[in-house]
Amino acid sequence: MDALILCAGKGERLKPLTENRPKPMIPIAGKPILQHIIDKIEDLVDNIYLIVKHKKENIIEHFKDHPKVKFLEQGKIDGTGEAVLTAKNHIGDEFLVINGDIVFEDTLEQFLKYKYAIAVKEVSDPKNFGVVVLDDKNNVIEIQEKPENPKSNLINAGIYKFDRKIFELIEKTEISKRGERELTDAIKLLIKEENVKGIKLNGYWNDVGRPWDVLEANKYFLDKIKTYISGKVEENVIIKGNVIIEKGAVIKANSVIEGPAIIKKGSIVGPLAYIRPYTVLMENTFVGNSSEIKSSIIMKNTKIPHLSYVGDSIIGENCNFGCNTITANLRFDDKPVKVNIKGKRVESVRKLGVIMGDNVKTGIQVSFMPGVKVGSNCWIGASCLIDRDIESDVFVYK
Ligand code: TTP
Repeated sequence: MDALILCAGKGERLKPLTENRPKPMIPIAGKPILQHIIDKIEDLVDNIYLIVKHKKENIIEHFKDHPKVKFLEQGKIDGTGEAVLTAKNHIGDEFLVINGDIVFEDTLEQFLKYKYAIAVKEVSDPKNFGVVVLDDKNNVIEIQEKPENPKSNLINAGIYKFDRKIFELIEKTEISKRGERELTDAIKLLIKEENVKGIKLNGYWNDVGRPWDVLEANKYFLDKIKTYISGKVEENVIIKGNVIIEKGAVIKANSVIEGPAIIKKGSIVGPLAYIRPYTVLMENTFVGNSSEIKSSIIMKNTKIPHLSYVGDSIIGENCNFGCNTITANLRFDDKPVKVNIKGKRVESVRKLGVIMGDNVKTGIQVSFMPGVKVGSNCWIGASCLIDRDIESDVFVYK
C-alpha cells in the first residue's frame, strides 16, 4: 500500500502566507500541516509520494531524510486530477490519495479494507463544498459541486482510496470550466462502474484554506499538548496551563506564559513579556519587554522586541516589529471581521488580526486594523495606520 499526498497547489486563498512556502508547510501547533498528515499515515503505508510544484524546495528540505517519502513534480499546476496522474508510472497497485492541506484526527486504517473509498465529513452548511450522497449501504451514489440545494450534509473530505483504475478514468475526463483536470470528475465516472465506500470521519477535520482556518486548527491541536519544559526559565516567571518550552528557548525574568502555548528552540521571551493562550512562537523568535502575544502564530526568526500587541494573527518569518506595533483584532460592532480572499470581501470570524508575509519591517507605532493582509518584504513606516491590504515589496510611509 502506498500513499499520494497532493502538495503542488499555489494556495491562493492563503496569500501572503503561501508566497514563500506551499500551503502544506504552514505550521499548525508548531509543525507543518504535511507533517501532521505524514505522522498519521507513515505506519500504514510502504511509500509516501508527495506531488510537489509551487515552492517545492521547502517540502523537499523538510522531508528529504524521511525513509518512506519520495517527491514527484507535477508538470503544470492544473488540477487535482493532473496531480494524481503525476504518480502513474511510480505508485503501486493500491494507494491512498490525500489533499496536502487538510488536518484530521481519524485513523485511516479503515480505508485499507476497501478497494475504493472516500472520506466524508458531516457539516452544517455544505453548500460551498463537494457534497457526497450515500445510499443505505454507505456507497457513494452522487457527488454535487457546491450545490444550491445539497442532497446531504456530507462533504468530500479530501481523503481517498483507489487502485490504478483511477488513472484511466482521469485520462477520460474533460478539462473543467476553471481550466483544470479535476479528480472529482474521475470519481464521478468511478461510482458509475464500482462500489465506492463513503467513510464518515468522526474526529476533528479541517480543510485549511483560509487564514482563520489556520488559527482554528492551531487552537484545536494546541488543546492536545502536554507540558514539557526543557528550555531555560529565569526567576519570577509564571507558567499556567500546558506549555511546551523547547530546549534552547529562554524565558526571561518576570514573564507570564499562559498555555496552551509552544515556544520553540532558540526563541527568547521577556523580560516582562506576556504570552497568552493559543500562541506558537516558532524557532528563533524574540518577544521582548512588555509585548503581548495572543492566539497567534509567529514564524521563525521574527522579532517583536518591545511594547507591542499581536492578537489572532499570523506573522511570517524574519519580520521585525518596531516599538509599539499594534494589531487590532475586533470590530466595535462585534461583527465578523471581513477579509479579501481572491478578490472577494468575505466574512471571517469575530476576532482576527493581521495576516503577514515574510521579511516585513514595521517602524515605531504602526497599527493594523482587523483582517488586513501585508505581503512579504514590505516596509511600513513609523506611525502608519494600515487599514487596507498591502501588496508585497511595498514601502508604505503614510
Ligand atoms: P485546492 O484546495 O484547490 O488547493 P490550492 O493549493 O489550489 O489552493 P487555493 O484554492 O487557495 O488556490 O486543492 C486541493 C489540494 O490539491 C491541495 O492540497 C493542493 C493540491 N493541488 C495539487 O497538488 N495540484 C494542483 O494542480 C491543484 C489545483 C491542487
